Amino acid sequence: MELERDILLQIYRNMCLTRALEDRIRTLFLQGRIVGGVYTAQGHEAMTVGSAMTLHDGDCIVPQHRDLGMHLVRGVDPRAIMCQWLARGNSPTLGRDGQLHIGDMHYGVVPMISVLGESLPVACGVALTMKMRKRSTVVLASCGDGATSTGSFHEALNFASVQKLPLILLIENNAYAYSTPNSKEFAVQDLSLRASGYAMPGVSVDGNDVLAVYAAVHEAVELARNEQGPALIECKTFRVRGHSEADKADYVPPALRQEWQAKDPIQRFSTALSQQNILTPALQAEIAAWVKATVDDAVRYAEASPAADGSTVAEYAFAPDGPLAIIGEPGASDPVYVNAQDSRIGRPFSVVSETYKTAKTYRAEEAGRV
Ligand SMILES: Cc1ncc(C[n+]2csc(CCOP(=O)(O)OP(=O)(O)O)c2C)c(N)n1
Ligand SMILES: [Mg+2]
Repeated sequence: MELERDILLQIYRNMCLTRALEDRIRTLFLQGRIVGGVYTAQGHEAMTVGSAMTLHDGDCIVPQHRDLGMHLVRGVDPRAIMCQWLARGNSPTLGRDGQLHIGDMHYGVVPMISVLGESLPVACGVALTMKMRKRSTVVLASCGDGATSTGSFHEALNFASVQKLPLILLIENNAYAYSTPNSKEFAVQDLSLRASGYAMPGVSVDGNDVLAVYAAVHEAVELARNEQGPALIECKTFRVRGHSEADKADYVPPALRQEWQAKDPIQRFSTALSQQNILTPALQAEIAAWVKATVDDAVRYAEASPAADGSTVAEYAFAPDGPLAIIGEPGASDPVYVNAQDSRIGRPFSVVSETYKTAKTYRAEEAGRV
């Protein structure tokens, strides 16, 4: 499929930004400035960016722990991401968590559930709401190869197919679930075969080829948008780093890791774009400078932000007083899915607003900042 130059470069920029933010997060972790686990996704950028780039206004993602690229494409601010990792008091979780356990419905990002597989029934719920409201919008949910062995994965596929939900489920098969290799996880050759048991289309693609990911997800998204129901897409890739930065992953054969490192998705894409003269050396340098400036700005902003206030730790452990959930408020111009207004922070926890910011809008704003 032919993509416009502008889209190709947006994809490239987002892949580079994802990699660079994670590299910086890793450095901060090694310097002892990030506490807790650091889960990165070097090599996943084609899947996370390529898939999310197919979405439109009003669509939602239901990402997992290695999906930073999806958050960035949807328009989540790198500053917020960095505040989260550095546990600042103004982070999306107000310093209570330091990972990608975040969501922001203004950008159509449903907060992830850390228990593997459990986000998928939630993704079905969001897709069902869209269908009932005749929105022509879709949900892109992701999970790892490990999560496909959970009951919730199968229940979600079954429910989505029976209800013909506008749901695209992306399996990020990176060959390992922590230290367990695919061969000890399941007996099928391709995880996309799971789709046939639920009578939905399933396809496996090269997860390191961003254009292959984009094309497969785009096709599924357009079918789902046109009431053709869900699809399952397996992206085959490799986790080139450990499960977390605390994991040396010495259970991975070095030759296998090297083989996959040579298929680096960003390198592959930049070579292809250069060959087509879309990415010139000057443009590449400009993008690298923008990426560095964006990451530097995010770190500076986070470091200048207040630390989490320990005295407030018990807040939000219990529901606040007052109305908790207003579902589909009658007369509202746009349905509010959850509106838990908390007077202490003076804003709702999570509101589905009428207009999600799109990557396009966000990047246009960003451009003004560069
Ligand atoms: C039900 C459940 N079991 C175990 C864990 C701990 N855990 C978090 S991520 C992970 C590995 C998941 O593997 P996979 O789904 O392949 O995703 P990957 O980390 O490879 O991207 C494990 C075991 C969990 N969060 N939930
Ligand atoms: Mg995995």
